[in-house]
Amino acid sequence: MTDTKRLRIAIQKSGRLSTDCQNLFKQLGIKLNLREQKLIAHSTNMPIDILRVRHNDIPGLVMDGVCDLGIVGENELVEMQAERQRLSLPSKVNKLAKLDFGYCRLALAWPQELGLIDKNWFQDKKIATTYPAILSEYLTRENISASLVNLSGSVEVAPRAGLADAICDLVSTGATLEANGLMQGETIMESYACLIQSPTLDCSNKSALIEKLLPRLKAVKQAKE
Ligand code: PRT
Repeated sequence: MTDTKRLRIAIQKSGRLSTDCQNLFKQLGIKLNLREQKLIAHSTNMPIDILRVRHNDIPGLVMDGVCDLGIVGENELVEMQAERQRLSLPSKVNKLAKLDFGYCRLALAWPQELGLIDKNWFQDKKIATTYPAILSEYLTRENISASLVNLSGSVEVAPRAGLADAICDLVSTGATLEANGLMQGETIMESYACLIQSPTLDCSNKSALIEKLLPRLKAVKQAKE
């Protein structure tokens, strides 16, 4: 049985943000038993439950009020907001804090053999991406008419596989682009992990707990600066 009085926080189960999330909870003094492969981890010293899910499920869980808080990459949040607006689903969240991990940039890239190119090259080209809404918004703003190829992974192999002329993907070190013979172009969006809150949260005990945690979060961030 889940206790609705406990604060529910959604985090990525396993992936790039999971270890940083777990470290953050430690720094905030939230004791957790995360050993088992369970969906829910209960805090042993605070009325907090951690839901461990796929990264792209986190925005929806918070927007629908299934979870009170979530930690998610801004790239995923913005993309999911656009997708849910299109489907007339709840898409609002309160952004409580930008965190100091999960940094990456969403950038255009193309085969190195083309050398330097300008934006006009993208006219009528095919661009593979996992972030069609963010990319479409950019292309409209830049008056570029290109077609999108939606891929949920391995975007970097699309030009070599003949699926697209170019890509728009997340980059951190640039090693993946380099290994796939791609040249990095304009950054469309920079992203960090962020802490989001459901706009439907209406429990005073939960709000009081969040109010207690936020100054701790600020102190943790300041200590690292
Ligand atoms: O596994 P799950 O279903 O939970 O989700 P996921 O597959 O989206 O997870 P994951 O762990 O890959 O990414 C989660 C979030 O981490 C992303 O949405 C970003 O907010 C953030 N993040 C930070 C990154 C990167 N850095 C990153 N480099 N996400 C993905 N990458 C990938 C990128 O797609 C490319 O394949 O890493 C490769 C590039 O890395 P470099 O270092 O070679 O440039």
